Amino acid sequence: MTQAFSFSVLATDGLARQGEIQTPRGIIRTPVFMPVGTAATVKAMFAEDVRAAGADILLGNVYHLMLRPGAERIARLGGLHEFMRWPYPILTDSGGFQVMSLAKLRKLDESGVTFQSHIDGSRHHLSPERSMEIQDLLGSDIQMQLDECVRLPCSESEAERAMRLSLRWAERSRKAFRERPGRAVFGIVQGGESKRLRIESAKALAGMEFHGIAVGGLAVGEPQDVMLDMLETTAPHLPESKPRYLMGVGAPDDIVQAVARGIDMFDCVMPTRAGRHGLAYTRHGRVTLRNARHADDPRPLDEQSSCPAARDYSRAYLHHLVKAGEILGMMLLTQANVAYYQELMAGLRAAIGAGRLADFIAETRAKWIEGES
Ligand code: PRF
Repeated sequence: MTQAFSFSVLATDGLARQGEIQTPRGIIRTPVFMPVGTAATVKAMFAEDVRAAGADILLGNVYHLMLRPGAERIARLGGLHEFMRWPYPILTDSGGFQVMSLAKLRKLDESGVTFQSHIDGSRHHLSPERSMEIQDLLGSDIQMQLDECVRLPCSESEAERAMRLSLRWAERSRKAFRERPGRAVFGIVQGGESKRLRIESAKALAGMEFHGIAVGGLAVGEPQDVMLDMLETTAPHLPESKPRYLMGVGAPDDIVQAVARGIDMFDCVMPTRAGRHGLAYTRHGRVTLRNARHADDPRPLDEQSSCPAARDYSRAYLHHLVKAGEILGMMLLTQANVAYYQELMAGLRAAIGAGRLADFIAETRAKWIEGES
């Protein structure tokens, strides 16, 4: 029999949870960080190296894949897992957020969103039903409802309009979701900076039959304390028995703070994008490899890392590769950053299990607040 989609909380420390999501493609250890594989690739990394770095699940994007190479083509080629040679779980984002940040001439109405491709200007329509169909064609293990995310700051009436539209789209998405063994669909909380709207959104989604619930519309221009305040307001209204996913977050400090407030899942382009721009994330903090002070430094990024890129190459060599614009520089730094994020999550899971999350957070934050190492 196929493994059903299920979530178990194995330990708690305050509001933080350590657990496991079971899927037919493997176990996802939570709290989890999902590297972003937008265009059917975690940029500059082999899928097997993403796995070796400790990732249990990747994120893919409806918006990019529907435009290029097309969902029907990926389905004919055996689905996204087969296409990109990643046999483990994949979560796909529904497309609305990327349309709003990338596409040209966007028009949103009750039916969905019409837009022009940022690649070739072709016109497309994405409805809640079509987004779910595309995610099914891709073979996604965790599918997301279509939602509307507003940038902050925005007026309460604008946040309310987008939140109510997102709830109507949540119902349509849930209905359009094609039930298959072990596959899941998540709803997305919206509501801007309004506690009233966030609570209403969370309660309404908790009453629909989603397998997990995401918090969207955060990390979109607001200060960190506003984001954390919104999480504190929202989390108590989310079902304890379902995974909670904070979309598009974030920096290491945002992640540890959100875990302490009961969030189980994260994704962000930060480690991969930073790696392509000469920035390393390490246990000692952030390292700007372009900086001349690394030119003669024989030390690796982290002598204790289990990642070869972080452990076996000198800062001097990485500095040279970045300065020379060599592709290998991007590859090594991406690998080191993805591995650091996975080590951070493993550290969080162990700390929750041992009831020492507060100490772990204090130690981690000190590195990030000290600045450059
Ligand atoms: N909605 C969706 N994807 C997202 C977001 C959202 O609000 C965010 C906001 N941080 C990132 N990715 N569908």
